[in-house]
Amino acid sequence: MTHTFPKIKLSYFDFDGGRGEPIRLALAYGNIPFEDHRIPGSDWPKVKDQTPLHQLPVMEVNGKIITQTNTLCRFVGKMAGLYPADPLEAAHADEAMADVEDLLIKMVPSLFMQDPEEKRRAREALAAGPIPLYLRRLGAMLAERGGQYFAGNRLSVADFRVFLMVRHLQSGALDHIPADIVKQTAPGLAKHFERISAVPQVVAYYKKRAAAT
Ligand SMILES: N[C@@H](CCC(=O)N[C@@H](CS)C(=O)NCC(=O)O)C(=O)O
Repeated sequence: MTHTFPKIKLSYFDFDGGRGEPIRLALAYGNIPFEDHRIPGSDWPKVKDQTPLHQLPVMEVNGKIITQTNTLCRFVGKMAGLYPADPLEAAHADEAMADVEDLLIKMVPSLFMQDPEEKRRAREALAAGPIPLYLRRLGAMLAERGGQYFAGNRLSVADFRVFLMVRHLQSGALDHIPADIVKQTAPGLAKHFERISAVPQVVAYYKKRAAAT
């Protein structure tokens, strides 16, 4: 089967994480050609005002701009065969992606705190409140939907968004947030992380990224 895809340019920061990453991963999974425009942090102040909301990711599709991560995840997910056609299953995927976005919004301020004491307090509050709250909800959703995937008992872009959030939480990069918080709070999500890590296209994508960097 041959597909005609639109011309896509995805602009995001120059690291393999954050809001841009599930979109990149879904594009790679679907073998959808795209320009992977990575903006170095040092260039951001110069280009920020040229983006519609002064934020990334931004996608140019046939020369016209679309913003908002979950919108872009759905758009790419539909092209990549990673988004359910069934309305209820689509709501399941959407709910998981919205939860990840909500939790990210709560976590972001602590990523930029300079004062170590302020950062410690913020991180401890996150580890005691919002992080377990959202992890438990995501874990319960996963269990209710069959335990393997977030929507329709098959891989979707929602699995990529949760996988990348869990990867961040487990990375040890977040001081004062125990790296085993996922395992302790929602073991099903930790297993889901392993499942998605082993998807052949995901393995191939990160092998390619490792070779490129
Ligand atoms: N609602 C937007 C949020 C986008 C957003 O906050 N992007 C961050 C990076 S992940 C950003 O551009 N930060 C740089 C800045 O605000 O200057 C979305 O879902 O895409």
